[in-house]
Amino acid sequence: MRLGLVLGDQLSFDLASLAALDPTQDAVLMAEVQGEARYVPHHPHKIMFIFSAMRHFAQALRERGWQVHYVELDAEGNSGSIAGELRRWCKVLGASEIHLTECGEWRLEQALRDAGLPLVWHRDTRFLCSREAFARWAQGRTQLRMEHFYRGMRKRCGLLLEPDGSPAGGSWNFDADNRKSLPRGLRGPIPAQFDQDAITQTVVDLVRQRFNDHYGAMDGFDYPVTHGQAQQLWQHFLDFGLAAFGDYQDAMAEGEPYLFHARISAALNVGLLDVRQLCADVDHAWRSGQVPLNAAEGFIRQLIGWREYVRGIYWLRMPEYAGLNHLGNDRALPTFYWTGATRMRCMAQAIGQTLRLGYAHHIQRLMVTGNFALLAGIAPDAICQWYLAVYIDAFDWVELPNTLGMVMHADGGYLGSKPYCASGRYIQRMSNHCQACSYKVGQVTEENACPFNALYWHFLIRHRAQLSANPRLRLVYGSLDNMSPARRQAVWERGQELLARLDAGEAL
Ligand code: FAD
Ligand code: DLZ
Ligand code: SF4
Repeated sequence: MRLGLVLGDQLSFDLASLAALDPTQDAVLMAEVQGEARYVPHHPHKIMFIFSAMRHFAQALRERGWQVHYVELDAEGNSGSIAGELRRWCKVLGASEIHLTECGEWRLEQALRDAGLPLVWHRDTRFLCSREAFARWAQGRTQLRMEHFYRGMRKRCGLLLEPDGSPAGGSWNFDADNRKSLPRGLRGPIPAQFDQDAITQTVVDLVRQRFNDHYGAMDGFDYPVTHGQAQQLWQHFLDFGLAAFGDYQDAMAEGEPYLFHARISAALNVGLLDVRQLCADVDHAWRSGQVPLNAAEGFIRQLIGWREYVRGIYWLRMPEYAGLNHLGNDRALPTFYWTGATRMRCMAQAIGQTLRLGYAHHIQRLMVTGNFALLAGIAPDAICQWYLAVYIDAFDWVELPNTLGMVMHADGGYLGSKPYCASGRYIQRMSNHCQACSYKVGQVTEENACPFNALYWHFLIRHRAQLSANPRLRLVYGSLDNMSPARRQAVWERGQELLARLDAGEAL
């Protein structure tokens, strides 16, 4: 007989390795193992989500006639690693071949390739662009740009196109229409909620007992764990979120963790949702007049553009990509990333909701916690570990390029053309946090001046050699050069003081 492996982020009925097997003769192995649960201190909700979704998926496979060997975390004989469990079960069952689908993470794929097991690999067809197709696209290009990749994907997938193949609305990208700040009083829809059944309750208790040393809330787990529930979450977004997604994609607001975002990333990344169906539904919502084009295009761009693009870069450049540090950063991650205890209101809100929910939306990750890490010169591997640990949707293939490349510019501009550095003014424009903050966003050098401001100029000054030739930064370097020498010196000194306080372990 043959054994099929299903990992915690491979919970799809049409998984390539399952399609290659015969349920009447072959068996499936799924295993909860310490190695996967502890390689970073995952948020408790992430472990609850993965384990509960795995247990539900095993049940669903059995109902479809599969013989599933499911190893619970505390099961006797659990070796603690995926390779160990494959070895053990191969022996027990006398399996001649192990069928498996490409892993999401290089770390695990390498460990399995090195394990000396009789592996038969299958391509992960849940993605629209295979590793090989991306490598072919990238070959010979001196610069990779998401926009070029995205246009090709739109054409290939036939999404949001006019009958003659031109882009709907005459433009490929409506990014400029995705940056409205939230009008006072406008709130996001009431979030969808999910009850905990007996399986989830058992898993929640297990995580409480076994992972109480991890950061993040133990209570309040509220996420879909089956395909049916994930579909409910998606329908909720189609009904109540998508129409406003385009306009307020970049907005942030006090006490509004989700706003008009879909909250589907974790369900999608583990296979509870299917990207082809999501895109078809959004295309249909636009064609039938339910949502405006800037919403449909903005959303589809994230799915077939950014999501596939970062995965392509990850597999093209790993493992050396993980070690890049173009700006030479080495500062330790401030402790307040793990506690949320900082006077910076925007940071406290983003980190607070992250610890509570395992969720922050893209602009919070990019322009608040990410921007601060970039300006403060945090070591890339430290901030990458943080993002990988604290978000319920975090897997190395998507987290690493976003953090190391997009946020930290540690790949020297391979993934994106410029660092997304910004002063407090950006956060003020896109949120209402500054009104509730004890720092003054309009000040730069004073005692209570917003830390983002001086750190922004300090960042530009200290990295002038690496960044000033970038055409997209010409204007900001022009502003820096127009400052009087005395002003520049004062800004530099305030930046030095803030960094020294971080080095001394102060929270800011
Ligand atoms: P929405 O805003 O509703 O977007 C819809 C979907 O588009 C998302 O569910 C996601 O699948 C996709 N998407 C949007 N932006 C990106 C992007 N930049 N890269 C890849 N997919 C994208 N996303 C993850 O899934 N896992 C991660 O570990 C992760 N780490 C990130 C780290 C940093 C520093 C940054 C800046 C972004 C990261 N993202 C990650 C991308 C993005 O922030 C999340 O996908 C998004 O916030 C998830 O919330 P949502 O489902 O409500 O997304
Ligand atoms: C994230 C995660 C966790 C917490 N636990 C498990 C597990 O016990 N068993 C499993 O098969 N997968 C788990 N996962 C998901 C894996 O880490 C994920 O499949 C790989 O990192 C992707 O290559
Ligand atoms: Fe954040 Fe600065 Fe605004 Fe405070 S003033 S919320 S620190 S941007």
